[in-house]
Amino acid sequence: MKLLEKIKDPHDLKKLSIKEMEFLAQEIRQFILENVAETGGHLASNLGVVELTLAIHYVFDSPIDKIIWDVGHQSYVHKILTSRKELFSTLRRFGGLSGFPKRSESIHDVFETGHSSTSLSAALGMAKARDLKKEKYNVIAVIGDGALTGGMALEALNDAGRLESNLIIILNDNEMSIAPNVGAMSSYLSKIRSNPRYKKVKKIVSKLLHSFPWCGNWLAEKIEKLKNSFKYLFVSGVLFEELGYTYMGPVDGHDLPMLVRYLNQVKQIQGPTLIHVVTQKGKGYYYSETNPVQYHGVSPFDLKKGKRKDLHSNGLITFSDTLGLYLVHLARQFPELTAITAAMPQGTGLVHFQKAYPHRFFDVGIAEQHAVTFAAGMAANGLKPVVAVYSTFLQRAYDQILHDVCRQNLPIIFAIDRAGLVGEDGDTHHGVFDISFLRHIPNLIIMTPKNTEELKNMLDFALKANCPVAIRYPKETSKKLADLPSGPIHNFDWEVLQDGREVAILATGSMVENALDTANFLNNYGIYPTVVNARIIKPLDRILLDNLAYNNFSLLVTMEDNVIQGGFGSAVNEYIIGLHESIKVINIGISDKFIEHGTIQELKASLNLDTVSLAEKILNHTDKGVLYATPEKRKS
Ligand SMILES: Cc1ncc(C[n+]2csc(CCOP(=O)(O)OP(=O)(O)O)c2C)c(N)n1
Repeated sequence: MKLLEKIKDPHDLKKLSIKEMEFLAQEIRQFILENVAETGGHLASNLGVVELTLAIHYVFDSPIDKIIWDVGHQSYVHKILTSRKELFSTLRRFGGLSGFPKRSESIHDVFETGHSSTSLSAALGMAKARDLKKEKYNVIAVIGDGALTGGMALEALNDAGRLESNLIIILNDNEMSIAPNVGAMSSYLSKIRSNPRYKKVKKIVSKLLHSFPWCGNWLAEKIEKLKNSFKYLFVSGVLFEELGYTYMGPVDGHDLPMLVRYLNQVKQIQGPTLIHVVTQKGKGYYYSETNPVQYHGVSPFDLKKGKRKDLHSNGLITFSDTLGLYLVHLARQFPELTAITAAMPQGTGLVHFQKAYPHRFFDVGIAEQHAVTFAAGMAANGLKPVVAVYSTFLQRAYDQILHDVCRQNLPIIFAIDRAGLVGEDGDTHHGVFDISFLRHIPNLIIMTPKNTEELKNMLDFALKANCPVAIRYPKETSKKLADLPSGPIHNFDWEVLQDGREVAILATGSMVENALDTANFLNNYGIYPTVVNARIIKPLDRILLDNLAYNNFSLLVTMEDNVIQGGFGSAVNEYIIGLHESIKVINIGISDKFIEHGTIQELKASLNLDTVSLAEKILNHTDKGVLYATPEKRKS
């Protein structure tokens, strides 16, 4: 019987010897590889923390001890050990296991994550609550070196060092964010890792611990004491020590006996402790070890050949690649153009720009707020920065956009990637709020292209504009929209794609495809809607809206892949109400709830954003009375 089959929850782990756990680690790696090859998911980060997660669950007592996973993309081993192994074939699938910690899934998931650098604040909050309630248990935050570049993590590090609560921070240092890690903190960690004194001491200690297992804790304690007295000579982790932490490490994160000893030792220490664990991202699989960037997050792939089965790819160039490549082209004409990413050079397509213009490219780490104000500084000093960021992560930088950029009317381009539903990453990652949190900020122009050609036209426009411009676009390109012609942007005008009468569908970005399909469907019912590509969300094309009113349109339907509250539809309502009272407006978009994970098609269907449901909704608002496009669907 395989060891893994015996592990139903973390208590079973405690019955194993360390040697058995080492075998178990290999079984878990194989299990993750086989499953993620089928479902897709975050591979390299999970392969890197197998021994670390085993050691944590071996030493600590979850869920009494609270374990918080920063970002949470590396929580698969934790999920396997906490009764969710059988669900792994459903990972990231609609209705299945989430790719991130979820309180609704398990009592062992004590805090939900998805966005980076939150674990230390949450852990400190939990530790303080524990102290106030006079309870006793450990609170452990596991944070990567990438996540440690985030402002929130640094704020919490600052706070926790002062508060003297018992708090255990496990720094999982694999030298990688998604791309190689950046910044002074990363260089500092690298200095600790490569310090010859550390290596020498590590060798001696490891030898001693292995030869006298009975004296492990005693010895570790002595080492700590010694280190405290001679910390400057010992060098490792002085920065953390100065901030108020007991620093331990660096520890080899794949050496289970060592990890277990260190963690047992950490349990005894009073006050905040930081244990520095060095791991290899992608450990145990040739392709992810040699290319951890590609294997950070994968779609289903061929395990033997390491080849991706790119189910999402439709052979078209993505918006992200278009951005990166077109900026390379524009950079020749505009020497003031610079490009900034917050740790996502590949995902945003800026990697093309990085290669062509390394000195005009800036990866600031997982630091979206800093990225925006850094861009503001550049713009105030005569440059034209493009900040490329995923919609969901831009949520972090609301005040920087408002206070530092728009208030000063600085000419920055926000290239907002992954707008709309993103699919399998789920509720922490859908980019469905940006129109709502940007639309009310003065001076900001907001655009959304229907295809990659239009994105280029918008970038042309934005580079010449003397104000901030946000351009939002989805992860996927639509084959149907790809071939539609796209003219230059003048006067903020919308584009009429299809002329009709009485009903007009005003759609933004990815929803233009839904609008065209719905209009087509409605033709069967004698309704011939006008279809408009509402490519500028702010300012609205008021001339076109007025024209619809003067031409006796009675129903306007807005369609967006943003929440309805405060979105594009709301903007249309605000304009129409009181001005054109004969027109009825219905708003279609994302409903007022957090949307789970699944394919974009599944999610759209679940939100009644599929063609039939959309047509049905419109039919019900026509003066032809209540018509049901699909009686069967209505009954169900
Ligand atoms: C605020 C925010 N920005 C960007 C991301 C995208 N992201 C997910 S994982 C990751 C890298 C994390 O690196 P690290 O913490 O070192 O973990 P590793 O994957 O190396 O184990 C990034 C940038 C995010 N989740 N949250």
